[in-house]
Amino acid sequence: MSRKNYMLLIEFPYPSGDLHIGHWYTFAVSDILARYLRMKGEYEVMFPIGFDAFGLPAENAAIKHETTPAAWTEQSVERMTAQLKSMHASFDWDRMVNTSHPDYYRWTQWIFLKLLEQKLAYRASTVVNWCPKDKTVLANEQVTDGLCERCDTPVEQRELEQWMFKTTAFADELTDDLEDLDWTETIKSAQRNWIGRSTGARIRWALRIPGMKDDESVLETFTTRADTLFGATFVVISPELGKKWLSTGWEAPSHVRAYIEEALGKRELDRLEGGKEKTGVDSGAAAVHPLTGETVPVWVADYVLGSYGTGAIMAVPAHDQRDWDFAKAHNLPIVQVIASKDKAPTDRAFEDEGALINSPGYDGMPCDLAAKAIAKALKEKGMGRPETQYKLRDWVLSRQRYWGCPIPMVKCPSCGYVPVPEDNLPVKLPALEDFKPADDGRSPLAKATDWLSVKCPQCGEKAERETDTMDTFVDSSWYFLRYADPKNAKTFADPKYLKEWMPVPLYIGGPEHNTMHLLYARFITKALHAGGHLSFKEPFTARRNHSVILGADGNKMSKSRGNVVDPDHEVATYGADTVRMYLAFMGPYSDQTMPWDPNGIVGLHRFLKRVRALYEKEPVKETDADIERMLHAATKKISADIPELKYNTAISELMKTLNGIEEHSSALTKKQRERFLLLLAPFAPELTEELQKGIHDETWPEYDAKLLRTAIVEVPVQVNGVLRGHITLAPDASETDALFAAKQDEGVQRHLADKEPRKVIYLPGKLLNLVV
Ligand code: ANZ
Ligand code: ZN
Repeated sequence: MSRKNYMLLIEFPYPSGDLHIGHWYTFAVSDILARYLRMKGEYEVMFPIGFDAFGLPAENAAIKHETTPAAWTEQSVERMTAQLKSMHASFDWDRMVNTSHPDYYRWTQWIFLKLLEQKLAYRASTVVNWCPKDKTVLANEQVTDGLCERCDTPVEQRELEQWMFKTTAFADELTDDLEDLDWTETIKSAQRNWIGRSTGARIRWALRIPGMKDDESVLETFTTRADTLFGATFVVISPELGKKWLSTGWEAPSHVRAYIEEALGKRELDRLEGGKEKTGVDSGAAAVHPLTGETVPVWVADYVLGSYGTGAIMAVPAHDQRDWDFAKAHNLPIVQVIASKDKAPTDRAFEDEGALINSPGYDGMPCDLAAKAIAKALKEKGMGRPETQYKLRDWVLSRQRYWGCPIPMVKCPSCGYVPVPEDNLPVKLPALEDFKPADDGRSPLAKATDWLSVKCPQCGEKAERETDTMDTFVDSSWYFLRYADPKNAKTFADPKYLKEWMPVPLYIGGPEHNTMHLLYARFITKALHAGGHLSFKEPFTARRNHSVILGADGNKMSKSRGNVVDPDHEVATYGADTVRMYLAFMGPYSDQTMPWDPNGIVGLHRFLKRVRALYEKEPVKETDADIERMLHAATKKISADIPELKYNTAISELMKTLNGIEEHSSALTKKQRERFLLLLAPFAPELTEELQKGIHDETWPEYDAKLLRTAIVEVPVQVNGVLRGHITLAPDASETDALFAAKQDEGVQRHLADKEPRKVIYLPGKLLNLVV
């Protein structure tokens, strides 16, 4: 029977030029699982590695070191490869992918063309974050406090034509399909919040604008609480919507215009920040309540966003805190329409659910039913309908940068944008001496004049290539597929190999990728599936985030704090086995932050020295039953811990076992030595290979459950005749063993207070009494 395949996927590194301790943590510690699974023999294991090699930092580094991004990247890859090899991690080097190589990005371009065919790639004008210094578009996540993440320059808002991927086409699937994945709840909810699906209603309001005819215009609001409609005492439009009204002939008072202009100059984050004063102005217009026919004032305020819902809201101050704050600040009426159990709320909005009041025709109805009933009534009047809104926006993938994957499009004066025919892929990135962006903000590739001019694939006339490159998140959204068949020149990966290796059973990476990278990879998978190129819809069956190693001072490692641990130095001092084993021993592998402890690594180094000493002794002939039991117990524990990524407790077990062996004068038979070494092999590959050639091709040991069953007898331990603890051991265990076990017990330890007992009374299987 053929073995099932298992790709142990670890986020591939960006070739920054030097491995840091985080790389070690991700790769070397994950190698424990890879080696264990191989020894177990149930799977054909793949442990691939590659480089996410395009990106802005390479350009900056190249400028700094007076070289090209390509040369700098190759050099970094070479250096990091050597460092990675020093880890003794069992990578499948022959599957290495590098996203900046034409044989890889040819397929990135092919994927772009497929998405274009599927109408999932398109061009549109959007407002983007623009860094005037780096001269590039930034994702929202690359903007921190309004500054460019890389150079701290204030970011501007610009309207630009960009290539986009239609991630919103899968908004529902991306939300619903999370259900069946074995991902931690934190990651799932990060994905859900990012997509931000909310179900509610769109409600229409007739407008009364001074100087305009009454039936001229309507306004629409999006709400998740249609049940509160009778509590809507005013309507608020966003400055963006106000601007739109102005451009279509609204003659607003000058102070209203001034407010709109001022608000549009602010950053979204400042506008949303809680706690700060809520600014706004009365627009002078009024809206007609769709059910009561009464009019309410229409305000313009910047706490309403232009980019969400309809860009306008019905304000229900009694039941929405933002509206409450606004109503209080501007003296607007507050009408309670949901009954609270206590008296009417006086100091803040009542945001809980309840039964309706002050809502003619709906009083007494519970919220959820009322929301449905009101939405239905609105629909019948033609004044509303149920609607679902998403926070997710389409993916802007154009970058005005050099070091990225060229977008395979041609712009023809007569045909418009025409895709490069598949046979002409890859569109190679031209070598450029001067790859800095042009001053007009046009991409550096516009300077590659020979490369730029091309015949239109459609009409054959003179045309130009697209000069934007792709967001590097596109490169990394499909690399795991390539691992299945990394050298294929005919397709991105042969379906036969995809079937063998996909979807990925376990993907390990950092918490910083809870949203974007994971969402993009899921999107590309769903898009390729929809196009008939993949047979599955989700790329990663299980996902775990590795823990994060902090500096010895408990802070995030950073050069400026001077708390960075250099793995090369540690490896040179203690050896690779010690470094990886210490990292694994520091704590649970998932979802923790753990400070580096320089003394801890010394302890591990000593442990490995003791293992070596054990092997310098001659093996014995006679099997010691206690040792045998300990070794089987350890086998059981370690076999259970590794698949759960509990490397720390597995290592404790190894330490405990070694202590036990030493208590028995290290008298191991040849077989017992081998078992101990096999258990240690995934953790300390170098030492174990040295002590036993070919150990990593050996089979993981089984344990004998029968041996363990007899091992569990609980014996009470007394100190000076008073019960102080319990020990578990074999019913026929020796006095030495019982004493050893008793000394590990906390209660006993406390009462022995480091003293040796004067007298030991031991009834095997029944009682241990220590007299001090
Ligand atoms: C009336 C109402 C009453 C609301 C109430 C809430 C509570 P989520 O869940 O995030 O989708 N809203 C709608 N569009 C907005 C925009 N462009 N800018 C700012 N706020 C906006 O939130 C939906 C709720 O956020 C909507 O429901 C609306 O306020 C507000 F007791 O309408 B609600
Ligand atoms: Zn043409």
